[in-house]
Order: sequence, then structure tokens, then C-alpha cells
Amino acid sequence: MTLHGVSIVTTTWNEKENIEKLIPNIRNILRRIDHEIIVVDDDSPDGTIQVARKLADLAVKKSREGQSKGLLYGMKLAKFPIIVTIDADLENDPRHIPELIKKIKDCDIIVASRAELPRISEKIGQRTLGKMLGVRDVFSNFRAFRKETISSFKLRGGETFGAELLVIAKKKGFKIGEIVYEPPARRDDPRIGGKVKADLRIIWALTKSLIIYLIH
Ligand SMILES: Nc1nc2c(ncn2[C@@H]2O[C@H](COP(=O)(O)OP(=O)(O)OP(=O)(O)O)[C@@H](O)[C@H]2O)c(=O)[nH]1
Ligand SMILES: [Mg+2]
Repeated sequence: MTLHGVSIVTTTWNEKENIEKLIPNIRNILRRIDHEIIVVDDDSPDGTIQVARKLADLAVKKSREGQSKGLLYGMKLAKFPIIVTIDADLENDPRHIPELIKKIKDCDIIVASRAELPRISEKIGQRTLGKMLGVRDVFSNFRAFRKETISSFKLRGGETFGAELLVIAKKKGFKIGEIVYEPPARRDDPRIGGKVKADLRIIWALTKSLIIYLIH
């Protein structure tokens, strides 16, 4: 089956400077592929939306609901049969997008997993939920989806940094594949909040995702 065209979805919270670099970079990598770029911004105080409106094909501003809900919101707006989700903060290198597009031909969802997970909470995620789902990086939101999977996603767990989407995918019997890439060095401190807080938020997200996986 030929899958023609790709919708790139990114969510933003104060990413004005980053999307100025990211969007032209994505367009360059996808210059021979039909594509659209969708930015879902939760009304960032730095004015990300103004930059997004200039550079993206579709820029949506809405109230703050977190990354997972933003991703799903953007994916529902996508017009092409393949959807790639990517973080806006330059931690996901768009040069891996062609590989994601290639691999989605044999799967429903492909996760671009980081070879090394920097946080202890992410490592715990790998050894628990990751084992159950068959991917090493359950919190990587650098992923490709077939568009027809999107209507199956209904988020109930609150913010799970994308893990709940994979849990639902597994429950629905979608075929989940993976590519593994060497990530750039992680910044010392999380972009939002401190290190301990970041770990605790991820552990909480993991707990909720495991409960959804085991109970529902
Ligand atoms: N729309 C929206 N996007 C968000 C929100 N929080 C984070 N994001 C975006 O989601 C992506 C990942 O967020 P990060 O804060 O970088 O999360 P992370 O990569 O796990 O953590 P860091 O180590 O700090 O980079 C980025 O593109 C953010 O701008 C939010 O509340 N709403
Ligand atoms: Mg980040």
C-alpha cells in the first residue's frame, strides 16, 4: 500500500525560538514529500503562537491541557495518512522522520526510542511498561501513526506524557514498531521544573499508565 503525505504534529509550551529552527529544518528534510506542519500551542506566554502562525501550515491556540492532550488534538486535525509527532524543543532530530515514514508501512505505530534514557524514572518505565508494550522508550513522543488509528484514542489518565497513547494502542491490538536513535545530550535541568519533580511526574504518569494497562 502506498501512503502518500505526512502530517507533522508538535505541541508547544514556550517554544518560540525552538520552532523557528525546527520548522524550517523539518521542511528541508521533507522537501520531496507532501507534508503539513501542525503546531498546537497552549497559549504560551512567550508568544509561540505568533511564530507558529507564520511558519506552520496550521497553528492552533487553546487552553493549557498538557502535552498528551495537545498531541491528540493536533493528530485529529491531520490531513495526511501518516502522522509524525515530534517534540518542539529540538530534542527529537527530524532527520529520523524518513525512517519513521518508511517503517510505518509495516506497522500501525512506530516509536523513535532513545538508545539511552537519561532519567531513572524513564529507565523504570522501560523495565516495566516498556517490556509490556515492546518498546524501550514509552515516553518518547517522537512517533509515527497511521491516521486510521487516531479515532481509537481517548485519554482518561490525565497527563501521561504520551504513554497512555501507547497503552491504548496495545489494547486495541495495533502493531507497534520501533526505531532506536542516539539522542543529543540532555540538558542538565528539565525545561519545566526541577529534576526530582520531573522524575516524580514521570513516575506518576507511569503508575497511571500501568493501571490503565492492567485494569481496563
Ligand atoms: N501544548 C502543550 N505542549 C506542551 C506542554 N508541556 C510541554 N509541551 C511540549 O511538549 C514537548 C515536550 O515537553 P518537554 O517539557 O520538553 O518534556 P521533556 O522532553 O520530557 O522534558 P525536558 O527534559 O525538560 O526536555 C515540548 O515540545 C513542549 O513544548 C503543554 O502544557 N501544552
Ligand atoms: Mg524536552
